[in-house]
Amino acid sequence: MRWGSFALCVVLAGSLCAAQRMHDMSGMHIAAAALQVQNDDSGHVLTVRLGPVNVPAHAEHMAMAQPAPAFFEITFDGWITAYHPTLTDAAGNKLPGQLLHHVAFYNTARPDFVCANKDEHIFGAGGELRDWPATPGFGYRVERGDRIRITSMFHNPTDTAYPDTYLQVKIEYQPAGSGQLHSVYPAWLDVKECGRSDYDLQPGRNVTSGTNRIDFNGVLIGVGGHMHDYGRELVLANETTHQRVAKLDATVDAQGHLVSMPIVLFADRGGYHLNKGDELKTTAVYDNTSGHPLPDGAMGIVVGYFLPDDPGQMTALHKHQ
Ligand SMILES: [Cu+2]
Repeated sequence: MRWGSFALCVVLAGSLCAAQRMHDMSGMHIAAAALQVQNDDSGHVLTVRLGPVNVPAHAEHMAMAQPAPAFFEITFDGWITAYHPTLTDAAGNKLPGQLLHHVAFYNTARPDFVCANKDEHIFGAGGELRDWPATPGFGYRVERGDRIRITSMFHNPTDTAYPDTYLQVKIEYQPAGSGQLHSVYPAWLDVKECGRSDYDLQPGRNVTSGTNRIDFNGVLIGVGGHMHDYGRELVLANETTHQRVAKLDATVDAQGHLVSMPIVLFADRGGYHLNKGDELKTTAVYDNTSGHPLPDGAMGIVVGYFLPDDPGQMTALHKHQ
């Protein structure tokens, strides 16, 4: 194993590694957190570890200092095949996933193929710490030097303070030259279309829809979903062909907290075919039983892997920085 380990301190207001706190434009507290990257060359696992993050007891996400965006560089040509997120303390002991509000990875070298105004969003998880297992034969193509941005937010609904919380994501990959994979691209089909994903929930039932156009011919290999607490279901429909693509029923506990979202695979039919120009409508249904409005409390996103008919069109989107 080669330890290509380095600690990248987030440059914040001109100061490196200062345990400082400040407000950014949106009023969010920002804290400096370090990112460590370790590449297991022979096992083909890149591990990124962000922290420590001080997570006080009973902390709403707006009330605690959040890690600033952090960056790392891809050190190989190949395909990312799987992501395994965990939360740990400094000693490596597992911590409850509910401390994580969300984490997102973006490839700054590529625009999102659905929303060109955004960087390609290649991985995300919330408090359920959903694993992104490998789909045999498929991967997300990366090039050496691609710069990945990590945004994350923590919170703490529990009675226990966790002063040294680390977010660790193990990224499995297959180097180029050791067999060819089909290159798939993440499709984020958001009820807020290409805008900010968060939206407000009113008490009771909330139904929100948005439409995204697909500009490439290809197939969806499968879809999962992202919702927050009080989520009930996500429905993806092809408005152009008047077909329902998938319905994803959320599993919630007795208090309405989100436990999991299902994954629907279209492998048995060779993928769900989409034509260039198809309009895909995503509808999110929430039942907010908290009794009060929840500002920015919701997201409704169907997340799929898209396999283009013509891989060259998608490769051409890569920005050679
Ligand atoms: Cu979210």
